[in-house]
Amino acid sequence: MKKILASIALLGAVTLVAAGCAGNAGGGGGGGEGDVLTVGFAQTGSESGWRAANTESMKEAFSEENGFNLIFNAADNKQEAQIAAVRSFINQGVDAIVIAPITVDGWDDVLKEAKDAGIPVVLEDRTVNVDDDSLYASWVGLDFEKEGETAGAWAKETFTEPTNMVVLEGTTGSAPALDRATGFATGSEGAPITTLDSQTGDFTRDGGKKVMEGFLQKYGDSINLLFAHNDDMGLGALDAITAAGLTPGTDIQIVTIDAVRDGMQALADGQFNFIVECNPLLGEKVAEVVKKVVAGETVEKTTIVEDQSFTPEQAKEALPDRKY
Ligand code: GZL
Repeated sequence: MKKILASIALLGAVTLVAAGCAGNAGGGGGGGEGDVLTVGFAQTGSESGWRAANTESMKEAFSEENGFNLIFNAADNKQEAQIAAVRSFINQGVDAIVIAPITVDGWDDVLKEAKDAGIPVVLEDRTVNVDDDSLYASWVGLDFEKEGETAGAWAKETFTEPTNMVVLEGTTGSAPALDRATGFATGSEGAPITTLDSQTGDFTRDGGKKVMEGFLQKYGDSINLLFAHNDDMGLGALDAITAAGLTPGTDIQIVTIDAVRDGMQALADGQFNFIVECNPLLGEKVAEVVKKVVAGETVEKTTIVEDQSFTPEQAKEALPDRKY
């Protein structure tokens, strides 16, 4: 992108103003073929195995050899830090901004600032609730509600007798936490499942362990089922369950979402009972969309990447070839 600006500058300032590139290092100028695109990526943080795989996929796709100069920021799961990172990308005049928005609300102002600066925004992984969806060019993500529904349908099929469930929710206000809860309720509708408690473990192993310890102190062995919004909180809960002298996968059946390697291993070992995948390998698709958007081509507003689900047997078969 910088190369294009240099050549336009040779044609005189009037071109710069006409191209709307005046005053920034590349926002909105539209990258020509073969130009290096400077992209700011505001990642949520490093809260889970899923996040690590997603970050790796994004860094691989937004590499120098693929024509990118990536400015990466991980916001430690704090939205205010993530918004500050986006503002910094705007001030640097990047060619495009990618965001994995920690929570759905609170994005209107900073996305408007990006739009006013002529810098396109692409969402990856999670999405946002905004009044005007022209504030982002495209979202490459997953169908979180369907993931929850698949988990709920498994629970309905598995539990035909009265069942007590506890839930480890994802990050409060995040699209996956909101939509997985909605989907699970739909998928399990009519099942004899009572939710004893539901609290956030913030998608982390430590959060899952701590909240499960509290559930076990309160409800003890009356818990039959744990629904964890991601593998990592389920993995953290395993420690609490075994410390309480109970057997995970038997005394307490566990259904989770993600299908990262450690979760799949717990499933293959019988500590988990069912996992719904949430594919983190979005980088290639996001990079393709960013290039098209900067070049001024039309793109799909939403791209949903397919997921699958696994039983213990299927996990044993899939593990050797798992990419994450
Ligand atoms: C889902 C992603 C969630 C994962 C968690 O797409 O946003 O965040 O399910 C991760 O593991 O922390």
